Amino acid sequence: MAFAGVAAVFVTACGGGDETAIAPVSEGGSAVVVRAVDGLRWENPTYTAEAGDVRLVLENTSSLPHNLVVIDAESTELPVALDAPSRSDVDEATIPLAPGTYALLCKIPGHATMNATLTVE
Ligand SMILES: [Cu+2]
Repeated sequence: MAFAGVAAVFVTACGGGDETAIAPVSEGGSAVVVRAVDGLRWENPTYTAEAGDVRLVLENTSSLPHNLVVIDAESTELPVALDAPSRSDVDEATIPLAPGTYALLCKIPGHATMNATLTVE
């Protein structure tokens, strides 16, 4: 099901993603699918990826709007912002990530519980 969701991105993505700051997708890079689930949380508390170009996918399976930003170990927000305002919305971008620990956050007010750890190795 995860891969069906990823494949659907190319059909359903609708203009919200501004990819100007994002490197082109390179096939073979690792993908991280982050699902927003009911209860104001991500599906998993932790995610992992291989260093390099990481395809980051936000899938909204809840009834509230969500977005996704990536914060590095220096508390710097990386130049990627995914947006999934409605249930079943999917957004994605590919960003180069060095090994390290990152936070995956939803910045919508009141959604501070949507905070997962992404470990890149
Ligand atoms: Cu949220």
